[in-house]
Amino acid sequence: MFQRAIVRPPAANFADGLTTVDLGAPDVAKALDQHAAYCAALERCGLMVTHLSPDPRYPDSTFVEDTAILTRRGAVLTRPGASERAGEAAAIEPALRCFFAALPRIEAPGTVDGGDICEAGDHFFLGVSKRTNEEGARQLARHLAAWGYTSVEVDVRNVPGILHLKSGIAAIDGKRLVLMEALADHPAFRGWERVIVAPGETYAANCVRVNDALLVAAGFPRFEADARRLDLEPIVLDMSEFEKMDGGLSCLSLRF
Ligand code: CIR
Repeated sequence: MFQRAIVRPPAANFADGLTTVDLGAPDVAKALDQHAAYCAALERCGLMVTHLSPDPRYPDSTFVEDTAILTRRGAVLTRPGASERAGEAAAIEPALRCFFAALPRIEAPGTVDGGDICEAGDHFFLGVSKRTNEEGARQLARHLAAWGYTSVEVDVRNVPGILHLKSGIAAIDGKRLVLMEALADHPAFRGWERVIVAPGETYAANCVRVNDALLVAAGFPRFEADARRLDLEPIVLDMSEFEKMDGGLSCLSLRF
């Protein structure tokens, strides 16, 4: 069960952030409305939400998930893989220190973006991507192992259309995964119960289990129908402005 979340609304210069998709510039006013609806959804799931101030030094800083890995047994400050976002870990550190006394960090030359790290029960999938390198994944694996978690690397550098591992997978719990088609047969996921996202609905794979609910992105009817069969309350959220900046539902909060 999660009890808290940390969020940061997009700043006025949100459109200056990084993106690989060609969906046009985000409308910041609309993004703020979508962010407010997202926060309301987290509260509806019972979470106490800490709202940080927008930080225009980092146009991508609304994607707080990338700055830390939070588990029930400990937390790690990441070292984001994009140089433009490197300062975001230090920017979020004071907020994390309110909740986590010990906060080890990923050290150079390691890089980790939280979007590559998928917790599934006591097991973690560690995406190796353009943002998270093998050294970063290895450092994180050592922290996780010290806390009794197992982990496996999943190399997504050659999987087209995804920035991070969690752009293409989500864990429902310690047994069930949501997977984009391109990752469905990856050996790391053998033995897991799998919900495969339909072709054309890959963006929907970035859903988020929050207690008894599943946050799902609006506009993906086939996945929404599958989500309704998972014994969880689906909460459908419009994510159009964040999708334009390569962001999904998981990226917008740190949950613990
Ligand atoms: C970036 O390129 O870093 C941001 N525009 C999007 C980050 C999305 N974060 C995530 O998936 N965890």
